[in-house]
Amino acid sequence: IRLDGFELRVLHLPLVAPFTTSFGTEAVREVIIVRALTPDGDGWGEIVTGNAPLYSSEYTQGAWDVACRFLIPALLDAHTVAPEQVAPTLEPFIGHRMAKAGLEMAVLDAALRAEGRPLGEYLGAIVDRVPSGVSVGIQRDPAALVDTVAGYLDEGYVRIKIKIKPGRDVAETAAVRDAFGTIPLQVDANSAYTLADADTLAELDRFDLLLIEQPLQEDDLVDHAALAKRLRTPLCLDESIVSAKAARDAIALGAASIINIKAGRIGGYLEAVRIHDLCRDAAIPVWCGGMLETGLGRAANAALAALPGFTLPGDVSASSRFYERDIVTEPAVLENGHIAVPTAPGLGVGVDSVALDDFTVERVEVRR
Ligand code: OSB
Ligand code: MG
Repeated sequence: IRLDGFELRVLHLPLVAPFTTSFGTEAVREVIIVRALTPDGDGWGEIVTGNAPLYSSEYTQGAWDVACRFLIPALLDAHTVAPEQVAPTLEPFIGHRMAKAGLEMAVLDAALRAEGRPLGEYLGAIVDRVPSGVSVGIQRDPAALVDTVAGYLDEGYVRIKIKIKPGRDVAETAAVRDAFGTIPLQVDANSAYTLADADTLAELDRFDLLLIEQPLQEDDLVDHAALAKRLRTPLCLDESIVSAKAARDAIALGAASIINIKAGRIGGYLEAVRIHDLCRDAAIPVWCGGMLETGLGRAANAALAALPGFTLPGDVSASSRFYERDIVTEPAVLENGHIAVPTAPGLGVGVDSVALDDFTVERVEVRR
C-alpha cells in the first residue's frame, strides 16, 4: 500500500474503575492511536504503551519519539509497503516492539480495508466468536475481590484472572476459590516475585489454577524453568515473550508450558501468528492477552484469538470492562460469555471521530 504519512495521537481514556497490578494503579489509560494515511483510505492502529515503563521498558513518550524520529521515516522512505514488509523495514531499529506493532497494525488495517478483507480471515480465524475472560485488579481486601469477581461472573465472563503480588496472593486466591467453587481461575503476578518465593507460589498449587502468569522478571527464563519444576500449576509467560525467538527459547528451556500472546508486546499481529504456529507445533497452548485496548485493539485481539491454537480463554473482554465510552462505533460486547470476531474489512470497526477528538491530548502528523 502507498503511504502518504501517519497521524499519531495520545489519548487519555478514563477507566470505569482504577486498575491495580503488582506494578501500580491506573485510573486513566494513556494510549497512542495511529492513523496510516494512504490514497486508498486510512488504517488504524494502537500502540499499547502506558504512561510509564512499569510493565515493560516501553512508555508513551519513548514510543512517540522513536516512531516520529525513526520508524515512520523508514516506512515513508519505502514507496509502497505491504503489511508483511513493515517488520522487516523496521528491523534495524532495536526493540520498541509496541511502537512497531501499532504502526504495522495501521498499515495492515489500511491494506485490508482497501482489499475488502477482514483481519480474522487474513490471520486464519476458524471461529466467529471467542470465549471472554476478564482480568481483575488487586482490590482493597479479599472480600472486595470476591464482590468484584461476582459481578463479572454475573455478566457471563467464562474465566477469571486475578492479579497477585507478594502478600496479596494465597488469601485472595483462597477467597475466590472458596466463594465460587470450580470456576476457571488463574493468577497473574506481573514479575513481582523471585525464585526465593517458590514456597509461597507452591502454596497456590492447592487451588487447581489453570496457570500462573509471569511470576518472575522478564529476563528470568532460567529461573522460570527452575520454578516450573517446583510447581504443579502450569507456568505461563507474558512479559518474557517479546518475540517468536523468545517463545522458542522459553519452550526449549522448560520455562513455560503455556504462552500469553499479546500482539502489542511482540511487534505485531504477524509475529503473533508466528508464535501461535510454533506453539502449536510444540503442543504449547496459547491465549490472547490484553493491554487495556480501545475498541481498535480489542477488535484485532478477537480476530487473533479465533485462531486454532488459542485453546484457553483470553483477556478479550467487553469494552465496558474498562471504558464507559470507547473510540469505536461498534464497541466489543459480551454475549453469552463470548466476543464476536468482526466480519467487516480490516479491523472491522469504525472510529468515532468525536470520541477520538474528545480524548486526544496530543497530536502530530508525519508526512513524506
Ligand atoms: O499482564 O496481562 C497483563 C493490563 C496491562 C498490562 C499488563 C496486563 C494487563 C492485564 C489486563 O492483565 C488485560 C486486559 O486488557 O484485559
Ligand atoms: Mg500478564
